[in-house]
Amino acid sequence: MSKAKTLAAALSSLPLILLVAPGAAYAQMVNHMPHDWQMGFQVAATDITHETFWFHDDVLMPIVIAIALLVTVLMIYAMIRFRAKANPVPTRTTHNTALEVIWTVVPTIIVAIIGIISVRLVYFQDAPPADLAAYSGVAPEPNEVVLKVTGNRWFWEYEYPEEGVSFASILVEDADLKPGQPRLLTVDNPVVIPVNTVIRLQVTANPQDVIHSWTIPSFGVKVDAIPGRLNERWFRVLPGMEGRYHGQCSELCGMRHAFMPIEVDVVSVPEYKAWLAKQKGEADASPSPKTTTVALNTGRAE
Ligand SMILES: [Cu+2]
Repeated sequence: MSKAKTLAAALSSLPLILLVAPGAAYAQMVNHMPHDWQMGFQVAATDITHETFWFHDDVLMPIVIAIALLVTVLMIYAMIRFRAKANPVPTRTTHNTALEVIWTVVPTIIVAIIGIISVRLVYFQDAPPADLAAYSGVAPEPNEVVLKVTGNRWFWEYEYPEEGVSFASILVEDADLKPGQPRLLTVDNPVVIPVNTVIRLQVTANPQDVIHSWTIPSFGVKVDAIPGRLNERWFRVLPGMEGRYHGQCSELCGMRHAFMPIEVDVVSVPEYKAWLAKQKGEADASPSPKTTTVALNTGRAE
């Protein structure tokens, strides 16, 4: 084997090694991102995205395409069949009961179908159903995780209220990016959550702040962070969908709106527990983590 071939073989096995490497180095995990020339949505990682993408792809799109085709064909037919030259004496017909019933009833049925599925989805996004296992065939882990997200100008703060862990998550500036880290989507401290676990999301904003919106497209979660309000959502990342996910603040919130990305690392339950233990250790070592946050806050607000 030539040197070049050996090198190529070594390189081609590299991604595999990185995937299998036990999750100590998070920078090496699968990066779930849109790729160049991609059509459609980002990868579906949760029960919610599976349901919503099915609604869009298999219900809404066929209905929209069928209606567009029907209208186009009808228009072309009318333009040819009833043009002045072919039809010199126009009919004086003004009513056709059967036709009018059809064009009232059929759209009503279509809207009702769309409406029922939409409302069902809104409730599904609101709280996890008791029979969650029935949706994907996989029962979630018994222990849920509460994650509180606070929007600040212009960074996110995360808190695990049941664990006493909290930290700020701040954009990595262009000059500090490491190879492979996407620009404007990379933060210093990504949120870490366990896979196949119901995450109870509580989203709010700093009381002296403005409205932000916490969004991860692959999770089907977009929820406003409003000062003085606690908006609740949930999601469960399906087994096999571990990796890093990206999102951005989705409510125009001011000067650095574009510079407060969201990064979520989905890891196995043992890896999550290990990460949590490490965070708790660090919190004990530095007695006032809140001071850091406040200092960062004033620094960013100028
Ligand atoms: Cu914002």
